[in-house]
Amino acid sequence: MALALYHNAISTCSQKVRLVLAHKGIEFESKDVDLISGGQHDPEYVKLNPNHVVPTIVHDGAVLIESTAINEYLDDAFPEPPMRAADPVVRHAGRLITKLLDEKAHSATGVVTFAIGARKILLQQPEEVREANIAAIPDPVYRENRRSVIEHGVKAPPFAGALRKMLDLFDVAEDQLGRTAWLGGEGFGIADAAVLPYVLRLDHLAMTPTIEARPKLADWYGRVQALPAYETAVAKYLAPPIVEMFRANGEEVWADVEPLTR
Ligand SMILES: N[C@@H](CCC(=O)N[C@@H](CS)C(=O)NCC(=O)O)C(=O)O
Repeated sequence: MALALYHNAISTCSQKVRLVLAHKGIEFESKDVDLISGGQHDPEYVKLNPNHVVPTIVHDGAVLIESTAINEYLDDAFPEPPMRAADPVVRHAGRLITKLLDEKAHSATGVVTFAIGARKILLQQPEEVREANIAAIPDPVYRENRRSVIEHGVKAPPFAGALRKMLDLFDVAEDQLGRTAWLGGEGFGIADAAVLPYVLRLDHLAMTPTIEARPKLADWYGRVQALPAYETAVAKYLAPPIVEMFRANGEEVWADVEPLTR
């Protein structure tokens, strides 16, 4: 039962899959993909993941991409403990959350992260390296958004809408947590694993007030961080200098960002 995970320490989609692997106690061979130097565009990696993104898993020879589909696969292939609610209505609610994430909030997070967290470090790269990595992004909208936020930061045209999409996800989660203890139902599940990285990301980017403004989400965030899987799958991979850089960059632009969070 060999399982290899191609991932990146702080990528949200990688955290999401690692949380499920850790919660289920699944061992894996770790293959780090450096997203800053462009490892996602390496032709050998692109043979596995034609979308030039992490994560990818290779399980017993099967190549699996797309973090939500990977997590559903893991829940099917390794059923214990189950990470989707037994109650069909609650399972549907969890599915709506992962759908919202995949269709809207995830790409929005890329915009927000690159506008604030990763921008300065990318501006320090030689222009031809930075431009080659941008040009290699296959999706034209992602490509243009990336270029725009690296150039203009939080003043880039796509920034405000992207932040709003993330906050819409927070609102949906807050609402669901009024009905069930976890987004996945009675216990920590796929929907919880999916949302945690995005809440963590805004926290790291010094947008903690957006979490505090939603009391059920704030309480849930604390409960997820107390789980053993959080330590194994997320905390262990967080490099303090990167977290500090994200937070400092976030604090620097908070005055411009705060009005957009209301
Ligand atoms: N829908 C994909 C999205 C994957 C994705 O966007 N991964 C990001 C990291 S979270 C990535 O590899 N980005 C590289 C880049 O944008 O250059 C999934 O859920 O797996």
